[in-house]
Amino acid sequence: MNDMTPTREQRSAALEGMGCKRKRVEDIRFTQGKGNYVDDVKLPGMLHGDFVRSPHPHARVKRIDDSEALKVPGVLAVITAETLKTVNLAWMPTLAGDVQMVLADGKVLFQNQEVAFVVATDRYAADDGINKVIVEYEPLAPLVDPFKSMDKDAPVLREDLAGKTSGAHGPRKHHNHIFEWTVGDKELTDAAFKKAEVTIKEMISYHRTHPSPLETCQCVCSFDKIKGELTIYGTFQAPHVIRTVVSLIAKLPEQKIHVIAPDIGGGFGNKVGAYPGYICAAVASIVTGKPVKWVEDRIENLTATSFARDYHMTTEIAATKEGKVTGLRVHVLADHGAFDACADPSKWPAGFFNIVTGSYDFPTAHLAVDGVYTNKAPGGVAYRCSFRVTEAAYCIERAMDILAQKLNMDPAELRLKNFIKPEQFPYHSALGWEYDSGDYHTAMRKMMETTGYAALRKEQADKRAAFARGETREIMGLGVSFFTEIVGAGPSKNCDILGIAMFDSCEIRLHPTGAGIARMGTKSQGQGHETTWAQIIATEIGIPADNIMVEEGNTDTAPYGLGTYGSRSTPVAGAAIAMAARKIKAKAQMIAAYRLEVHEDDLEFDIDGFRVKGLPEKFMSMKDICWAAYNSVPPGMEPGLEAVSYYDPPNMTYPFGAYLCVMDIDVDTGVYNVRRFYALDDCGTRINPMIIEGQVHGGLTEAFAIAMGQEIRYDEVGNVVTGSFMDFFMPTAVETPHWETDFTVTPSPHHPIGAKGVGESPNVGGVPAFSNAVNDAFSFLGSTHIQMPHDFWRNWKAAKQLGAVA
Ligand code: PCD
Repeated sequence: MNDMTPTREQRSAALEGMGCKRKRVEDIRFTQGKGNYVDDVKLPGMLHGDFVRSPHPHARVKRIDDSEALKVPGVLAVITAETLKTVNLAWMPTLAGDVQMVLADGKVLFQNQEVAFVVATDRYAADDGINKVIVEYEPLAPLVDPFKSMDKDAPVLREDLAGKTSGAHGPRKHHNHIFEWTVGDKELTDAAFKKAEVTIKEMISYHRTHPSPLETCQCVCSFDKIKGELTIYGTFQAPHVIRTVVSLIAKLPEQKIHVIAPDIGGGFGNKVGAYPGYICAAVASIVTGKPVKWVEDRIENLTATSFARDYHMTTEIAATKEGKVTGLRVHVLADHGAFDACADPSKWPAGFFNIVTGSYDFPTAHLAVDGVYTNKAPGGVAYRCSFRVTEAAYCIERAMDILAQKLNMDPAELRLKNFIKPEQFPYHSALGWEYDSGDYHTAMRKMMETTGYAALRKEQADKRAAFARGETREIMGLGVSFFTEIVGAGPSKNCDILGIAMFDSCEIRLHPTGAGIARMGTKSQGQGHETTWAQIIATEIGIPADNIMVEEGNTDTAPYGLGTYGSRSTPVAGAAIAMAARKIKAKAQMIAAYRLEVHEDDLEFDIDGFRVKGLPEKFMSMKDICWAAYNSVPPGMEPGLEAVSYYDPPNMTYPFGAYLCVMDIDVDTGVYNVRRFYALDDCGTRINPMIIEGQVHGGLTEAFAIAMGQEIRYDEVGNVVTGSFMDFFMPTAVETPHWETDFTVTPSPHHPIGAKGVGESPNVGGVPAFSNAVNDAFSFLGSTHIQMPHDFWRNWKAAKQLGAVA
């Protein structure tokens, strides 16, 4: 040892392992415009497909005439449901156990539904062709309001389901009913309400919105007739599942399908499901023998692929006078649009909405969800939330505020009083979950101290008094939100997609020079997996993160995994990565023992290699072990250093957080100003604090968008009126508030590195924080609940209705 010998700190820092704010390696290409997205894929002879879409929300399709379209120079084919029927693909199964038209078959059920697919030599010719396809419609009465969907005289939307009294999730009560899902103890809950000293009841709506990633959904399908192989480049959050689904529905052998998800420009749940565009491009490629590209435009993305939310939640809480909650009762009317194409694990028709008891110790609860059809686009995706968790968090967090208002208690105090206590973990919730770990009181108190919560309440009281005296026209709201997420779907005992258990995977292969490649079943869409996954491996096996190349998204090379959504990558694939690394480490230890001529048990792992216990100078670095793995392994051992792990998590992980939004609203204009936003997140062990911060910033920005304006709205005859970024609120840096982030660390007890997911948390916690701030601002004028989104106009309207504006 001499002055040049690196210290333990230096050796550890050189790895850039877990806990390091390692710079995102993918940004080298992204910031230089060198990403490779689906639209960058250009294959020789590639054709372009585009859709004829329905202007009507509900109509019979009487006739499709493509003769003029086929005369347009460059147009090669027009595919309709009739064409698809010849290959049995006019309809496709949905993830939720329903079926969905690929192209209009006799009827259209929502505006902009796909009617015909025009294939041409370029996009312009395809568009010209679309304008020449003549479709004769017979308009039918549209059904827009979900509350009217089960009226006696409601129009029959799904004629294909005529006479079917039950669906994938049990009995149907009406021709527009999809399922009823109930959880919890009804009798006990009803009894709690009978005995209750205080109750609240409110219909809380979470409006329809859309994930709207900057890159829309797209694919290039290329069928090789000679080899009988189909290659699909696509914006897929779950490439392996797409391969299996294509194999099953197109009856192609799975090994002859190559699915490649290149760089993805944001997913947010929009890119989990399968869309008509994928099927049509594949069929078009098989028919023409040429590669076919399909790229959605913005209007198509917003109006036809995968909406989110649209939950109408009648919420009741029973409590004592002192504010101890004794029961929760929720009924959800879920508007699923024309087909039930929700992207949830198969057994969960309302996703994980039964996390609706939130962070509170409810002795009993009961939940019923009714799913209904309307003339709207299908979808129901988890837009930055783990399958309906954001709806659940919004529901309970709004309801707790309403209860606090009724009890005349501070909303933060009411929460502290009802939190699940640290010693109650693992905690069994009344609606069936087992929360792995949590320390809610510490997080909440840290939030209150850091923000100066008590002083802010005092300021609010002063402002209200000044408002009453006519000295100001500004009102102030404090939006408290405390959420518990449930991420990491999931344990095979209760989570599957079309029968495939929701495990995830990692394969690590180390090369002789102490470098390697790692592949996972997940797929980054911007989250930074290439950076963070290497960090886990670096800490686990002592090879610098820079020496590990991470590759995802190619089904030919990556081990089978269920993909990236529901913040499942860290809880599931993250665990698989650690487990695969540990297998490598175990073999490395045997090699080191052989080379150092000691027994394996005499070795201890020390940052970047193995050391003989008690003989610190006898050390073999992981780099040297890699070399040895390829030339001098112990007799009888196979050479090489690689491992695969398929990880089936024993439980979900339950990240949580305490948020506060401080907002001022001018009653005369409805204009709000988010003065301060504080977000404390606890995601257990933190892999990359910088990436976590970025995730929180992004998620909060989306929460801000949703709560304050973003909405897919239909008029009363079924037209989408927010179908472009002119009307659909997409905040830029100009509108976006400043974010203050903070954290506590409560590791997951069952995850190999103690990590929980974080990507979705800020959306789940953020939406109620904004909405509670608006509602808190108006509450002293006598309102209990104002529906989202809280744009300027609605704020002004609320002020007017409450008598604050003449
Ligand atoms: N992390 C760390 N640590 C911890 C956790 C986590 O570091 N503890 C990090 C990781 O590694 C990554 C991230 O962070 O990188 C995230 O993670 P997570 O939470 O696990 O998640 P993931 O699975 O990976 O992802 C997913 C998510 C989601 S779900 C969403 S929506 C969104 C988020 O993610 N998306 C996106 N974020 C994001 N970002 C971006 N950039 N982009 C995008 O797209 Mo869904 O369900 O799908 O709706």
